[in-house]
Amino acid sequence: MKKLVIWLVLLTCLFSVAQAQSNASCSWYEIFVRSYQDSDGDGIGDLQGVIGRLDYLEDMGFDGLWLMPVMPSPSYHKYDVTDYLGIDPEYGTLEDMKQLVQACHERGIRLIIDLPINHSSSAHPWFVQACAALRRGEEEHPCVEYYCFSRQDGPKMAPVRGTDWFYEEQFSGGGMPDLNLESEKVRAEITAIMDFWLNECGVDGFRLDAVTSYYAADVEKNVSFLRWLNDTAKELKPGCYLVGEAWTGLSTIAQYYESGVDSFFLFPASQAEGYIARTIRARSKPARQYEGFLQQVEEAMGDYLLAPFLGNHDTGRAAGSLQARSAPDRAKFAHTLTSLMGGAAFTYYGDEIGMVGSGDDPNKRLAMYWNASDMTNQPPGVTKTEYAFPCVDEQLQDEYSLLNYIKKLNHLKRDHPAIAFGRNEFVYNDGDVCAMKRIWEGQECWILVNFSAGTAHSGTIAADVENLVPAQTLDVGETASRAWVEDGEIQFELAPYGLAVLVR
Ligand SMILES: [Ca+2]
Ligand SMILES: [Ca+2]
Repeated sequence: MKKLVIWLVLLTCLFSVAQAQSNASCSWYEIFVRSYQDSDGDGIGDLQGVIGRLDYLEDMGFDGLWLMPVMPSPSYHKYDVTDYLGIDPEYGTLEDMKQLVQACHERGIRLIIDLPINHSSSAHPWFVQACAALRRGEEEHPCVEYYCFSRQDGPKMAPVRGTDWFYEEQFSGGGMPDLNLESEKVRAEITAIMDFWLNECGVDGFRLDAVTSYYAADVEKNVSFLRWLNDTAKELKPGCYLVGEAWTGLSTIAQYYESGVDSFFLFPASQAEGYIARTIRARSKPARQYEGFLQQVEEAMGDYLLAPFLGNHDTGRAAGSLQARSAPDRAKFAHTLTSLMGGAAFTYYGDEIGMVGSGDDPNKRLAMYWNASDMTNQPPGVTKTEYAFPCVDEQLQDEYSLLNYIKKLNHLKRDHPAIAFGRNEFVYNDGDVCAMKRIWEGQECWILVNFSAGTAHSGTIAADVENLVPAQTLDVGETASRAWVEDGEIQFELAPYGLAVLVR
C-alpha cells in the first residue's frame, strides 16, 4: 500500500512537471512600460501603448511578457511601491491592465508582472503610519511590525526622523524600507496581493525582485520564504509562473530552485563576462567552451527550468557587451546561444534591434526606437542617448536584420519545443561545430551549430541517425546552412554561425 502511494505521488509529480513545461513560454520579453509605447501623447509609455504593440510582439514570436513594475510609485522605475493593489496612473488603469491580459491571452501570450516585495516605498501608507506611530511612542501600532525597525544603528540601517529608531534598508538611499517578511500580517498582505493580480486581474505569474535581499545573506531563510511564496501562489492559481532575481553564482542559484519557484534568471550566462559572451569571444574551440558551460549548468541545475538571458534593465545592454557594431553576426548568434541553453529565455526590450546603453541606470532603459517620430520621452536622468542600429520599422524591412533573425529564432523554438524543454545531450563536437540532441514529449530534435565565422564543410556524424529528416535552418546572412542524412551519416555544410535542425 505504502509503495502504491509513493508511486502515485511520483506519477502526480511527473505529470505536473510535464504539465508545467508544456504550458510554459519559451521566448519571454521584458518591457519597461514607461519607455515602450505612449498611447495618449504625454510622452510616457503606458499599458494601452503595450496593447497597441501586441501584434508586433506576436509576430516576433514572443510567447511571454514580463512587465517591469506597474504599481503606483513615486520613482520613474517604480521598484518602490506605494500601493500593491493598483496601477500607476502614468501607465493607465486597472481596466487597461485587464484589457492587456485578455489581449495577450487571445494571442497565446502569457503575462507576468514584477513583484517587488523585499521593500516598499518609504511613501507607502504602511511605512508612513509606522513612522508616525513611533514618533508618538506607539510601538504597538499594527504597521510597526510591517518593517524591520530597531533601536540599533548599523550597516543598511537608516534613521527614523524624530525618533531614536532605525529601519532596515538594503537598497540604501532610495527611500525603500525593507518589509518584515517574518510578520504574519505582511504575509497575509502578500497573499492578498498575489490573489488580486493572479485571480482578479488575471496575470499569469510574477517576476520576483531582489530575492537575495529578502533576508540579507541568508540563503536558507530566503529559500524557505520562497517556498511559502511559491506554495501560496500555486494554491491561488495552479500553473502560474514565478521567476526570481537571484543575482548570484550557479551553485547558489541551484539552492534557490529548491524552493519550488519555477525559474531563476541564469545570471552566470549573462553580460560581458558570462557564458555566452565568453563563448563568443573564445579564441579557439568555442563549441567546446559552450559544451563545458552547459555541462556545468546541467550538473548544478539538473531538470530545473532555466531562465537564460543576455541582459536586463540593470545590466549594460547586450549589443554593447558583445561589440555588436563591429561584429553584428556574432551578436545575432549570441541570442541563439542563449536560447540553446534551454528553458525559458528572456529578451530585454530593444535588444532585438541592438539598442545600446550602459553606465547610469536610465541609460539602460532608453525609449524604444520604433522610428524617429514614434518614441516615448527618455526616462529622467539619461546622460547618453545613442542608437547603434536602425529602428524597428527599418529592421522589419531588412530580411537579414537582427530583428528578423530573432524573430526566426523565436519561431524556430515555437516549432520545435524540444529545443527549449528537451533534455540535452551532446552527440558531436569538433570545437567549431557541435550537435546537440534534445528529446521532449516524444519529439526528437538534433541541432547542428557552427560556432565559427567560417563555413563548416562536410563533417560527418555517424551514430544513431536513421530516419532523421532535415527540418529547418537558421542563418545570420544570405548563405543557407544544410544538413542531411546520407549512407547512415549526417552530412553538413553550415554557414558562418549557422544552425540546422533535424527531427525524428
Ligand atoms: Ca502615456
Ligand atoms: Ca529584506
